[in-house]
Amino acid sequence: MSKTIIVSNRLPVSLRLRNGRYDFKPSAGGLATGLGSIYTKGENIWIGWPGNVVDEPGQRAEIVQELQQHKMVPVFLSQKDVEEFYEGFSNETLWPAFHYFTQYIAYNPEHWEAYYRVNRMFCEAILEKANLDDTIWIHDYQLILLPQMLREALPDATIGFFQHIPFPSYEIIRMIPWRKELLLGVCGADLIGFHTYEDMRHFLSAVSRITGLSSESGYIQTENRLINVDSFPMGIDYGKFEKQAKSKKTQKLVQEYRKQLGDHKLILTTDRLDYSKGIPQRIHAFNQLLSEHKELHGKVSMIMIVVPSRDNVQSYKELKEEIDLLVGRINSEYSTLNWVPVHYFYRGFPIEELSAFYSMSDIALVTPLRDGMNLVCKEFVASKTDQTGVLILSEMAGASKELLDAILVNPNDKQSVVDAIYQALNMQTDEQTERIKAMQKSLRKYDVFQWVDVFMDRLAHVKSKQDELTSKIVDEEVMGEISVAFRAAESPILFLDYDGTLTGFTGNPQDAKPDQELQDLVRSLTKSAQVVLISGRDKDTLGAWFEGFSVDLIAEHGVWMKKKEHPEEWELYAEVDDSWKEDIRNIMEYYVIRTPGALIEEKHHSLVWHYRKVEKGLGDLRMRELLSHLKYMARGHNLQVLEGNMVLEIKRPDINKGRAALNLMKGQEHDFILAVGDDWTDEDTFKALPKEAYTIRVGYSYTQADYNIKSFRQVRRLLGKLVEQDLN
Ligand code: GDG
Repeated sequence: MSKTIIVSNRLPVSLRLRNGRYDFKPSAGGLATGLGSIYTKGENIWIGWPGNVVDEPGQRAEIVQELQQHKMVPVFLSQKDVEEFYEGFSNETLWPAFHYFTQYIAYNPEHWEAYYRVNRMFCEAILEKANLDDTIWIHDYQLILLPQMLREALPDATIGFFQHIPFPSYEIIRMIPWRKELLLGVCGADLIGFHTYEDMRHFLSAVSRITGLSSESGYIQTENRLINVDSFPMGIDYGKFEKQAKSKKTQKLVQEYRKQLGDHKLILTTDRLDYSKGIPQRIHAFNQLLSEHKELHGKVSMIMIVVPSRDNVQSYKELKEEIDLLVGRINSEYSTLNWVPVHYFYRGFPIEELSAFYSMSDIALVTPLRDGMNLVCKEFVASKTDQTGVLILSEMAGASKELLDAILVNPNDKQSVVDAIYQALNMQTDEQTERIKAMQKSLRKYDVFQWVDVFMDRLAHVKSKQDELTSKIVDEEVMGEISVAFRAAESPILFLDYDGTLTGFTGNPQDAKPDQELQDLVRSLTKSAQVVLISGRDKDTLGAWFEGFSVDLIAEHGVWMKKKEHPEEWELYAEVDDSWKEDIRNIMEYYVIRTPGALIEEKHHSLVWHYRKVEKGLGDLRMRELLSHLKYMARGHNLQVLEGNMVLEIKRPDINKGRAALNLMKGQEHDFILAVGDDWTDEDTFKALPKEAYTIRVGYSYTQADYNIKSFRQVRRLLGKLVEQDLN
């Protein structure tokens, strides 16, 4: 039976050494609770680092045993691993880069090596437990290389990856020297999830620019797999926070705290110590509020919880000192005997107390400069069981895409934060309730359990989609079957597209002329079959490249045909009406002038706008603009606009490869038909041919063809097999 393995850098547990023995405390964090619905079931397990450096073998064995009872498997990290992989590459390279703090990025090759090494250690730990058909869900930026490492060892495993922190723009990713390895590493997964659409968009763009893998509608196409990239905004355990807020214990704490603090308004902030959280900026904004609004003195306080984190790293140490200084300054300036502006706690609180802070605060001020999602703001909303309170939320947190009823602010715009606090302090109860209710409704529905279910469902869906396509891949067996049928046939015919099918793509279309291997292959094929080269290419190029070959040629998607019996004679499929060309050419010219690298190719019956050499992204943008422009014009002229591989072609609709193929076969009898093509102009051929024909589409995409084949190299291998030649 297949099982599910959850993998994250940290196990959801903390270990404490007491009197020479470890004691275990399961984590009550949101992720641990959400994933609890998975790893606690059946044979499923969670693999990760328990959080302590344990070198002594006896202690390790003890930990392994203890964790086994909690369905967890530890990966032990040495002190060096922790320093170089965790604190180093993860937290000093990826963390600042992914949160747009480029000034803090460290480029340290030793840290990169450690990152690779530890990802490999995780891979080995997983392989000890995993079966070939298991589902593996990997979490977060510390383990980006792991999906591909696993893929190589378990080609059929179902692998999901979720990144909890933001994914930045290509402009940032390109700064990291190991960017390509990182992106190819994560592409070992079948499903890659982010919190927001923006993150996924950035990821897809980086993948396309850095690795060259193309994508469409959230699906990346590799040679042998489709990878889905999607957005899965993570929720909280809503019920738990609601219940906690209503509990007697929390209510009692609320009463106690309120008594001690007096009845003035409370603004709550709670974060881990991190420069991405915008803590100093927030204190500055509060300071400005107090200086602009003297009437608020003695009437409003900020409760600021900062949970210690990474404070042995220099930049975090400095941040802590800055916060200490700013809090000291504001309190010394404004405090009175019965009012303190900022109640500052540099420690974490147990959940009952945190819940009491959420419940009793009038405002939550959540203003990170960047945050993947941010769960604190969601927990605050869930804890407002009396449905009053105001959430002020940074636009830079993933949660802002969902919580539109918060007051959204740009945390870099100090005045907007000041104004938001002022607005929140003066918001009528009715409006507060309306906003909180709306947010609660959504958070209740999209909770962490639903998040887990949706991710797992999607992963299964991607896998079944892949299986559908895999079942059509031309493998050794199918190659064998086709070869046998070919050899048994008396009059076989082959329809072969050229670019992308018999040869790869080149920057300049004229550079793709047949190499020696291809020439030899086509010559051999012509000895035992009727070979038809059926291409979108112009007749002169095709004619010149295959001069002296005993082949039939169909050029320009079927406009021209030349039979091998009459090598001098190109036949025209239909009368040429060129009158439309001038108008269309003028439009295309306009897009060439605006787009360095673009060019126009003129064929007898069509005009083609090429953008293979245009800057990535700009080419797509211009192509879309041109497409909508041309579509409008095309209607008037009764023309057809076709999107090809880095080209846009406009032509008469009655001309296509399918019709041309049938036309060529008129009056002929064939007991074996094979058609191979790589783009959707070849789909016309696949559709038109009789159903006994073998039809094959190059690449891993949806097709009317019977089969998919990985690449033009594989096409050559297949054709080689037909004539008993071994091509690799
Ligand atoms: C990542 C991403 C993304 C805070 N103070 C106390 C306390 N907390 C708990 C909160 C909350 C958690 O810590 C913080 O959650 P965040 O979402 O803000 O951030 P991370 O978990 O560090 O990090 C983030 C998240 O992953 C999930 O994908 O949202 O963007 O950076 O749950 O309750 N808990 C207790 N006492 C405290 O004083 N007990």
